Amino acid sequence: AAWLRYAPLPASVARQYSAPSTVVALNISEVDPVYTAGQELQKGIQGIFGGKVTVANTNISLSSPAIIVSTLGQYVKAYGSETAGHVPELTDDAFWLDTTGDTVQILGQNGRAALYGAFEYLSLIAQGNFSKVAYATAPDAPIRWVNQWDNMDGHIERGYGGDSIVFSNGTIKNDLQRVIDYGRLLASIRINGIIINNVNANATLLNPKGVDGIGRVADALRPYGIQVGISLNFASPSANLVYGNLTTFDPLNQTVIDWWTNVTDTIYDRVPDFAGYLVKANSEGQPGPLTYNRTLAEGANMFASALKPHGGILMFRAFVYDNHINETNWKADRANAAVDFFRDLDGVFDDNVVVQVKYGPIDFQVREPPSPLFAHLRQTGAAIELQITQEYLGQQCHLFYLPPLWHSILDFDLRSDNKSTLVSDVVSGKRFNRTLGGYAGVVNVGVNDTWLGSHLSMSNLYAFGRLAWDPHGDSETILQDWTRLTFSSDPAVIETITDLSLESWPTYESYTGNLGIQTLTDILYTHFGPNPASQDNNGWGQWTRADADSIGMDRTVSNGTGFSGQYPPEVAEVFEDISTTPDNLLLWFHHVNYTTKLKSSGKTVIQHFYDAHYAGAENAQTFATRWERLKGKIDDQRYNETLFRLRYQAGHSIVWRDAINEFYHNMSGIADEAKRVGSH
Ligand code: GCW
Repeated sequence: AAWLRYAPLPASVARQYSAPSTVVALNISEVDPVYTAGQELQKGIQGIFGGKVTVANTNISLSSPAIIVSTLGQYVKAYGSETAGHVPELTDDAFWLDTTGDTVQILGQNGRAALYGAFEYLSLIAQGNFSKVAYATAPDAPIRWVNQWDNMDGHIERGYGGDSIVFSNGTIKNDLQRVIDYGRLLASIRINGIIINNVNANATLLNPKGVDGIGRVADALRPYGIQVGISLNFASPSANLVYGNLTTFDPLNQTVIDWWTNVTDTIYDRVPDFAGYLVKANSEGQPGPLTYNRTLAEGANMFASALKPHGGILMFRAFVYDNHINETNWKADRANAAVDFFRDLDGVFDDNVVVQVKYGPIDFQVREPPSPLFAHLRQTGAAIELQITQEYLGQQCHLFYLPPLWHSILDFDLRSDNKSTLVSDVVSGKRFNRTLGGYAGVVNVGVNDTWLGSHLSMSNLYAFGRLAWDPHGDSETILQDWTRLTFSSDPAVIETITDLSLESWPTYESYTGNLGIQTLTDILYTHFGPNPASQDNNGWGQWTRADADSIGMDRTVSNGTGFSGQYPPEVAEVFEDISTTPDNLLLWFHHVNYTTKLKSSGKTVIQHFYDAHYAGAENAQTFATRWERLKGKIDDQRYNETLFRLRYQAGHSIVWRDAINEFYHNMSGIADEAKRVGSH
């Protein structure tokens, strides 16, 4: 149930509110999310206050206290337009919530918006917040999707909460109850789309059995207002599928175009509200249009035209790079790839194409500057790809509350044309007047009871939905709402979870890779645990260029890879110059001696490494003991399971500390002033 527990409020709090015992849900069918909203309100109020709640699905007279949930259109039909005179204009997916009168009014611009409003009301009362409110709220961006990297055999790539809830044995499961439960969670955070399979996609999902399975998933999620989409393998036409086997997948070949049109029409026959496709092409060995010397845009547009008549969207990933680059070339830089590949394509994508961009230029690292591609998609819809699953960030075995990291990207001002250009305003479409854009969160929930593998990591999923709706949302406020809903309003619980969560990013960064050197985790296999040596001497391009004297990537225009020049001039200037580059990105942009002094502290780079790793690990040691304060304040199971994880983290942070410090001590031969490193 995660944050949707509807746990009873303490009697002293519950007493302060008399919740209506009648719900009127003006749904048009049982798959209408308004129907779901009625059921949810009933369950929620009964759970929170006890007592019995009835749901009526037709308009009754509104003389007695009730909760009415409806689309604005159905409401006006039932009660007349004069009863809605006070409701402001509602844009797509927006809702109106009014608790000031005897009747609580929840009116959505559409069905899913009414459901969002019902969840909002339930969230308020479940937290014991009975203030009288009347407001409309609208999403910042139209695309608020989650991605699952589920393989058809049931395994999830970079999933840490067990196997897939959607797939097993090469096909879609018969029992989709967990999918329904997931849909409920997602609807409550206003997610409106899901890509159900891995971007490293298996073409057999397009077989008739697969298409019917997609249809069943879509049927399961429709009552939650969530549209289903899939990832595609670009070479599907030449795979061994029943739709005829072509010998080519050239996007300009007419038989290929017809093939995709046919597949797309077949899917829409079964799923009329199908969301669209997500495509990873020419990336990490995946096939793509470059095989045929076609541009990435020609590849994307082929799908976009097949989707267009049905209203579908093509999400095209910007994660295109060569993973066989040569480190002996000082100017080679994987970070340059996205802009190099996409800059000249701006303006040639069809209008239902959205380019999906990872937040940073490399790959979900503990600290990255924002992808400069956000400044170059001026005539193309853009979505930011965030990761809820903690691939490089401790894989749910280390506490990492992500919203502050996300804010460091979303709030970044790229200064295009010397004007305010927040990343959040690019993806919302506001900055460059795009109609499509938004958020894609790689979640990777699995069959584990905790969904993600650990209880506390669910704050990240909750916050992802909140920030996709309102990217200005405050990390701490969101966390505390989540904590009250998930655990309790006990001040010790709120305080402890807040403190640990807000310390989690700086702590993890300190004992893994700091000063912008990237996470320093193993990048060749597991992406877990320390392995600074794995960064260099391979084609992946997540290099540190560490040698006996110096470290860091010179990404300047003057002497390095030129990456800093991919930003608009005002930003490029800051990163080009070592004296204005913030310390936390120093080694991202510059190659320096270990003895170079930091601006903030005056310490040398190497001494900062040593000290930060000790300080980070030391703080991680405190997490478990601080958590122990909550014994008896939350249920034993969640208390113990979380304690287990925090104790693991305490130990693993020491492994991290020593592995990194010894590695750079060996490499540099520079002694630790505090004589800790090298003394083992
Ligand atoms: O970082 C890499 C991951 C891959 C992933 C890829 C991507 C799904 O290690 O597992 O593949 O990113 O985002 O496409």
